[in-house]
Amino acid sequence: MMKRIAKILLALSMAIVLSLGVTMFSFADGTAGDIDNDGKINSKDSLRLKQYLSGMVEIPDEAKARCDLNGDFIISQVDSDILRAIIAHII
Ligand SMILES: [Ca+2]
Ligand SMILES: [Ca+2]
Repeated sequence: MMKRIAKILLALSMAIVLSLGVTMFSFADGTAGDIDNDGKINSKDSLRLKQYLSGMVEIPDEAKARCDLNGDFIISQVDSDILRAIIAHII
């Protein structure tokens, strides 16, 4: 059951990512999804976001805008799923 929900979520995330297109929106202070702002969107960013969501690490305020991938002004599991989908798509 959980697996099915995860699959649906991932499919939804992929749909969102595809609708955003390859030209990811970027901000003056970096690219959405590039949470550590090293110029690359990869598993390090995904891990950082996951750790933030589980309360293990803090993310600086300037980096928080880059975490909100679906633009709802909330950093949530949905953003983490989208980031994972983006990374899977790029690789
Ligand atoms: Ca990065
Ligand atoms: Ca969000």
